[in-house]
Amino acid sequence: MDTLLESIPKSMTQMLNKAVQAVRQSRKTMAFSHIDADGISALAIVVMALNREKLQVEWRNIHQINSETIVEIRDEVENYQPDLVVFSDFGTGQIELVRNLVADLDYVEHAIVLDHHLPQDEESRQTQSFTSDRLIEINPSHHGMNGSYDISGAGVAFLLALSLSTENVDLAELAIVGATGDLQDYYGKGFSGINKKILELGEDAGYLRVTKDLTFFGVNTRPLPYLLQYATDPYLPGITGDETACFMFFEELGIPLKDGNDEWRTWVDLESDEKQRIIQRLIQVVIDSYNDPIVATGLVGDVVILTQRPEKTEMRSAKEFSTLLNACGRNKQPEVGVKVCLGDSEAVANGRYLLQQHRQNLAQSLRLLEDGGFVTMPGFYLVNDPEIPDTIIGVVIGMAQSSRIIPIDKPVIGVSSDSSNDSPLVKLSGRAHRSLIKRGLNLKETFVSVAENMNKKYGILVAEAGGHPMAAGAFIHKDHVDEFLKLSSQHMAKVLNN
Ligand SMILES: [Mn+2]
Repeated sequence: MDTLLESIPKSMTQMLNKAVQAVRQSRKTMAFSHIDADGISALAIVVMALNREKLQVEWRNIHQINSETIVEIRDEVENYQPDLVVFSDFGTGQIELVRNLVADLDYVEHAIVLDHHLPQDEESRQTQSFTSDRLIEINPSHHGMNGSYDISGAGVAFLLALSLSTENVDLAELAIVGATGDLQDYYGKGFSGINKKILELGEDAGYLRVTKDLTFFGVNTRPLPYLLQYATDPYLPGITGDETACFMFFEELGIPLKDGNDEWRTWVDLESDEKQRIIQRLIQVVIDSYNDPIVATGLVGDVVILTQRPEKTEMRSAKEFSTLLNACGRNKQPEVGVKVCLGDSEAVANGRYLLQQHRQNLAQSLRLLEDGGFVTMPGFYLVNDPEIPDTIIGVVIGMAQSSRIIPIDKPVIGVSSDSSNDSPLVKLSGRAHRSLIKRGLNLKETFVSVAENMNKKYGILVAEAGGHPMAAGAFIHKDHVDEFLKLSSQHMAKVLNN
């Protein structure tokens, strides 16, 4: 425990101490957080840590902070009149909005931002975190750490929780669930930086365990055939989505699907020699279909088990837990995910249902892409399919690249022209393989600079962008999507020379 807090840069510890003071002075708190698995986990950590300080917390999930939603946030704050407002997993990119519209309210004595996203511009990235008596911003990128791999939003929230009390060590579970949701474990290749220290702390305290195992979703919960039928990471050509082929797969290997009591067997029920045979066969399937052995290395990796959670449930594995939380957020019910984290059993049943919907949507969307649902443009591949809901477009394009349905030599951009909602804004998501970042590509910078140029040109806000170098996104007014794509295409084709 001590080694974790000791390993944090001193400048960051000072900020954490200020935040601890602000919490101790508070009597009425409000918390806002992002809607993805990391944001949901971060919020649950904040709420639990503050409740344990005997503080009442009113909380909300918000899809992002922008010039529109900050007004809603301000209204909520005006209604509740807290003396402390906490933002987690967002806030840094909109620190001016947070300061001017929330932190300056009379009755708000402190606002705390717990974020890990990169600051908007180069200039503020150089400087220390923004801080005043009222606004305390804690972000690893201000302290020489990398917010993409070293620590997530939930991790930063956990550092505050641990600074408040060492009894909050159990929240290491949620810190790792959040980091897993943000793919900070390199797709099962293991955690590094502060994440690794949080993991070790959780292991020492008896809450977490790491094993080498099949990285597929559902090892704890899915009957064997359905483990493969909904496999999307990687997608298994000829198997994913084909129930008969999934049954055949096990039949050919002579592995029984049910146990002596006629119950479905799951992956965790298998003998180790059975696991070995399945893994070998899967490796063969992947190598035969992808012509790229790298994909096969992703089949087995570090799997994080939450040892205190009931067996054969989604909460037993960091990956399944985080996917369940993401499913809640993507179905516009992030509050269900927060309640799952807070231990509400009714919410668990709701969350499971949302997860099931989510998995079916993903498998179906990937099948569309396998059938050629993307186009090659200068600088990137484009997925623009109204049948793919905008809530999952980012995950779908990420999976399509990790399973090589879409090649990785250029980034992939997904746009959902789903016109079922009446918002004037269209959501755009981008994903880029690590090798492209090494060649100088930065999706976030590209999108932000294109958006800024367009906003300048039109003199009004037509696009807002944010994210990370490898995974970024933008909201664009629907009349300007083509222009945004054209400018991004030119920019990225120049960087990548293709
Ligand atoms: Mn995050």
